[in-house]
Formats: sequence, C-alpha cells, structure tokens
Amino acid sequence: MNTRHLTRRLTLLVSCIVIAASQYTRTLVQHLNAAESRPNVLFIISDDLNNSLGCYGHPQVKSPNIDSLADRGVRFERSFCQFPLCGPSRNSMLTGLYPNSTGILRNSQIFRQTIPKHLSLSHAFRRAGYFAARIGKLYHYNVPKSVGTNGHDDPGSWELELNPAGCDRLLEEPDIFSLKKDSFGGTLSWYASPHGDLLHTDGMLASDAEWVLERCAKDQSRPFFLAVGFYRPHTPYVAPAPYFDNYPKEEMPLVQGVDEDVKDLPAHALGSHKKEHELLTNDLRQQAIQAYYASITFMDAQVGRVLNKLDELGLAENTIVVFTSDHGYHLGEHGLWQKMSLFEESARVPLIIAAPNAEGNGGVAQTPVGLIDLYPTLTKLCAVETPTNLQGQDLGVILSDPSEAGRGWALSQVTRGPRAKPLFGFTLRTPRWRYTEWDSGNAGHELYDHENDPLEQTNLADVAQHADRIAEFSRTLQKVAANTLPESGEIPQIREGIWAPNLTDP
Ligand SMILES: [Ca+2]
Ligand SMILES: [Ca+2]
Repeated sequence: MNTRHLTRRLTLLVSCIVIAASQYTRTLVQHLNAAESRPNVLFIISDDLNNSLGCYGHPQVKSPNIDSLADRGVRFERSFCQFPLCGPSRNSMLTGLYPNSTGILRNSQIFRQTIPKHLSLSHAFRRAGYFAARIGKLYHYNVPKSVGTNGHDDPGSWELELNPAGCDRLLEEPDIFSLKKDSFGGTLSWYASPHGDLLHTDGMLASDAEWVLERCAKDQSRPFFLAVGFYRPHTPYVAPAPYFDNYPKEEMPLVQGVDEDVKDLPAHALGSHKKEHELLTNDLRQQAIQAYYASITFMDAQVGRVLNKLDELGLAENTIVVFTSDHGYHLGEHGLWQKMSLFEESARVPLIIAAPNAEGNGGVAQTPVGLIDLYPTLTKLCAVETPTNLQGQDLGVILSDPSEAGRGWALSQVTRGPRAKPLFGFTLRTPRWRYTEWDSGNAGHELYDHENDPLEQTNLADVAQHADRIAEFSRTLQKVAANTLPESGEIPQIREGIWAPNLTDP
C-alpha cells in the first residue's frame, strides 16, 4: 500500500469518526432537548360517566368545561372501555392490557396480584423521571365506603396520593335516598345536598389538584403526571342542590318501548338487570336521571376549576390533558340501569385528548378506539419507555389527523354467571356495526347497524340477509378475542399474598 493510498484511507477513517461523532452529539442534544421539553400529563377521569355531555350532542346536559376542552383537543366519537365495570376497566386502562391479560375480571382486585412485575402507566412515567401524583379514584374504590382511603390502589404507581372525603361521604349518607335501604354504591341512590361545591369530595379533589399544580408550577425541574379521579356521577348521585335546578324532573327523558325491544335479545344481554330496578316508577326514574345529570354538571364544574388553574399557572401550553370515564352507563335503555352490559350506552365512554400543538386539535375522530390505547399514546407522546407487551394502539397518528382509520375496531368484554367458571361475552364495534357473542355464540349473538339503528333496538343476528356478514364478524371477533390473552394463552390467576408492587425488580 503506497503512502498516498494510506493517507486517503486515514482521511476517510477520520471523516467517518468526525461524522459519527457529530451525529452522536446531535442525537444526544436532541435527546436532552426532548427531555427538557417533555410535556406534562393531566389525566382526568370521571366515574360511571356515559356520553351525556354537551360535546357529544346531548340535548339537555350542561358540561361547558368538558365541551371547551373538546374544542381545543381531539374528541373521540367512538371510544370504548374494555370491560364495563370499574376495577377491570381501570386495571386494563392503566396497564395497557386487556382484562384477559391482567386477570382482573372483578372489582376489589389489582394487577399486582396477578402480574406483579408489569409497569403501570404512571409507574412507567415515574421511571422516566416524572413526578406522578394521584388525587381520588384511579384504580378501583368501593364507592362511597372507601372514599377517603387509598381504595384498591397501587402504591407503586404514585409518588403522592391524596384521598379527600367530603360531606357526601362523611355527613350526608343518612339523608340519601336509595332503592335499597342503606345501600348506596351499587344501587340507584341520590341526594340534592344543601352544601356547596367545596365541601363535596369532588370539590375537594379539585382543590387538591389546584394545590398540586401550584407546586408543579413552582418547581419545573421535573415534568408531572397528575391523575385526578372524580367520583361523580357514580352512585350515590349526590351534588349541591343548585345543580338539580338545571334539570326539571318532568323534563327528564324516559325510555319507551322496552317490552318490545327486549324480545329479540339473548338472556345474557340483559344479565346486568337487578331485582331492585323493578321498584322503579316513572317518577323515580326521572328523579334518578335528574340526579345523574346534576352530578355530571357538578363534576364538570370541578373539571373546569382544574383546567382554569392549569391555564392560570401557564402550564397548559406544555401539558397534555386527557378526559375520560371508566365505562358508560344505562339510564333505562333496554330496561337496564347502571353498567355491566355490552350495549353502546354501557361500553362507550367519552374521550378527549388535548395534546399541545397536535395538528388534529379541534377535530373529531370517528374511528373506534379503546381506553387500552391511552397507555401507548401517552408514553409515545412523552418519549417515555413503553413496555413491549402492551396490547393497545398509539393514537398519535389520529391526534395529527382525526380522519386516520387506526385499528378500525374496539373490543369490549364482560362476564356472566359464577365467579369460579364465568361465561364470557365479547363485543366488537366497527364504525358502522356492533357484533356481540355470548359464550362464543353458544348462548346467543347480536348484530346492530348503527347507521340505521343507533339505539341498538333491532337485533339482526338471525336475519338471513346478514348471514355472510355475521359469519365474517364471528371469525374476526373470535380471533381478536383470542389475541386478548397473554403469550401463555391463559388468563393470569390471582396469587394469594401478593399485593404490594415490586419496585426493585420491575
Ligand atoms: Ca366506574
Ligand atoms: Ca330489540
């Protein structure tokens, strides 16, 4: 090799080193810049809230604060929980796994008993250096009895936990009307309280959130993940009396034609019916709806306080705001009340994501999405390391362009029958159709055409004209449902004695 050749090779080598070094420096700088400008997250969740909100087109319910958040973010028209019950839904949402992979199919359990090493959403943020705080209900609580405690919480998910309890929990239970004496949480129950907003648990939650935000504004050395879990409109529907005045009882809508509607339904579709609901008169139904709507508007006012504080402190421009609910809620449709059905009213939830500077802000996404999608969406938006086994989709592309189709469907499930050997119901929602199977179709199936039947009153599952469509939906549903299982193919079981998170070997 002559000298000229050697010199050329050396020059090339040095050039490569210089280019590589400059690329490394650039990547490092980009990384550091990204770390410095990492957005905060304000995650707001309401309990048992269906889509009775102004921004979802409800003709009566007043929700000005949530509506204005929808105006500045992306509103998901078709968002669905994965299981219409607090505990299973929240565990799924906060782990990014389907209930069949968390093993949490009931209340009063937590994923640390089944898959203790999995990182929860806020735990992932903590590991990336975020300050993660919880105020109120994020994991399951027995409402109202465990309001004011940690409930069935996961301590490893948070650095700070605040559990206020207001007059609705500490003072007013003797005054609450209930369909079932002395039962408030699982039963229709309500009360127009003489006490003002700030004395109620949700008012105190908002005050606590204001206080935490002030602390975060003062010390911006770390970004924050602040989760605020309001209890209303979960039963008992207790709200300050003036909110009831928005909703004259006689103007509350009553569902008609239930006897005719239920004739084409498999028994399990109505399996969430409760005996005490037979005590309802039209007058009581209207009282219940009035109180439910009043509780929504009261909760909305508290959401407004938190959002106003975020603006006032100058934090809004670098904070992603999420607003959602853990599942929907029936107010008499198909004769059903509350949750645990696979109909639209029970499976559907409001979902608004306002990410600063997202190109789709102000838009509406029509494609079906799920609460399971929140985890990968938020971690990606904040460049937080995401566990590889998450089962949802990153909604980032939809936040940029709400007309993006994304995955194109959402899956929800529920159980019926004995706890030891439950029967499963799965439902698949596409932009136009809902298809439901009970026990893989052995215990009935349902098909609804939302283009012509948004109230799901006509079950088309046995209509010959739809036979091919049903066969195709059935194949898809069974494949999608099988994919909700973890790699082992088995639903994780509760392991006795495990509760505390494993913080040292996650
Ligand atoms: Ca709930
Ligand atoms: Ca029907």
